[in-house]
Amino acid sequence: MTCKDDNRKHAQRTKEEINMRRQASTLAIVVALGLVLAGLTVAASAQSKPDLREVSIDNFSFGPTELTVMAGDTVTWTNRDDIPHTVVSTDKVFKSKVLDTGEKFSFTFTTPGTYPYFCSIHPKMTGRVVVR
Ligand SMILES: [Cu+2]
Repeated sequence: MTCKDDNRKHAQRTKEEINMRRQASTLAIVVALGLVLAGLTVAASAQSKPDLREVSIDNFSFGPTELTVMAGDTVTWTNRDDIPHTVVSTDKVFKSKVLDTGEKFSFTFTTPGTYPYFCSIHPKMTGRVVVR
């Protein structure tokens, strides 16, 4: 074995090492991207819980009757009944127009407290939002 051969072998090995390192760093990038994507997916699914802030109006009642949300949350009422209803705050904090079937009303609660409300057309229909 000559010195020349040794050098060539050495050069080859170094090339392989570089290639392996490149593959390893590519793999690291792929793994990192995967983690970022997984993190984004988790964050997105944590944010998308609109069902918790929705009140359904059906069969002359608000459901759920009491809804607890965090300050800053927006509550959306949807009239799923086949007759019109309204959503009116007892303390005049919010007031919807008359909601026909399928219509929605939204209100953003910024201050913690208890917010009772009723339907002005059918005052026996009541509910409340608790803001924490
Ligand atoms: Cu009503």
